[in-house]
Amino acid sequence: MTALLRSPILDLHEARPVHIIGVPFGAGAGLAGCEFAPATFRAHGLAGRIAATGRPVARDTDVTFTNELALLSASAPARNVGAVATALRATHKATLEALQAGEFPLVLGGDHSISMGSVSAASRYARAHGKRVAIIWLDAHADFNTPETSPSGNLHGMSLAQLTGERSLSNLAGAQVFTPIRAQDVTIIGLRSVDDGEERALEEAGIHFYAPDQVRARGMSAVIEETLRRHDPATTHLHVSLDLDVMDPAHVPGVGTPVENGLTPAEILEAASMLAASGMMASADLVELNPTRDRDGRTVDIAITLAAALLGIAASA
Ligand SMILES: [Mn+2]
Repeated sequence: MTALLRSPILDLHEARPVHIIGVPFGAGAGLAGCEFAPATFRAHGLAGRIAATGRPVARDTDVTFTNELALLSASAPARNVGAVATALRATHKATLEALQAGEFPLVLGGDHSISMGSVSAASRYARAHGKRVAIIWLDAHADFNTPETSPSGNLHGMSLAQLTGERSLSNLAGAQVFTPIRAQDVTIIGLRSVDDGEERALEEAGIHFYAPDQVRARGMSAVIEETLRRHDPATTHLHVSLDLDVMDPAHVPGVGTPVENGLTPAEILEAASMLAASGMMASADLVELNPTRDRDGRTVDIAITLAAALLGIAASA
């Protein structure tokens, strides 16, 4: 048995209060709808579900930003770049303030472009405290396009590239937002949709990734253990970014960019629970819920169970 499996379960009453940060923003995606996700999580009782377990919920608020329509642009290479920059700045600020207040930021997208704000805030906070951010990106997609390689121009497909060095958005977003993150500190799990330009860039950058077939062959627990072993618990601020499309659309229809052959909710639940038990996770995102695509609320229900698991709350709680 490894040290990871012997890690004590979080004492929920003693754990840092959760700050739920809703980001009602969908202009980084190709399809409208993610902007309704925070309200949907709220309507389905996310905060109450967490608080009922004894883990304190400090706040449940949405970030506010002016969705400046004048900055929306329909065409490639970077659609709606001004609006995305505005949203990610607001997300960055809210996430940083939560961390500085001793809270655990649980950032609810919104589409995956908003993670440029949350992850960069985690990185900035970690650096100020002598730590370094490691990212686990649970996603069907690499989100490693640039405006030059992206077939769609959708910025939710460029966020990881921006965070690890591409940074063509930095002038718009404010340079301090993009605190550098080392590509070798990033692991993508569930990856199965990679654009032509992304594949080479991923390998050149040295990002670790696991396709669903690799996860199934080895077991999720082995993949998570291997990933965590790459990081020193004493100096790592682990940020988990969970894109719901990491799962198969048969289970999770309420996403904007579904990809077949995904992982199961049980596999992602196992990953989330192990990551919570690692003691290294200090912030997380849950993104790409598109309520307009959901059927009978099944996606939001699974998403709420996963959010709880990321906070160390067992599925039966
Ligand atoms: Mn994504």
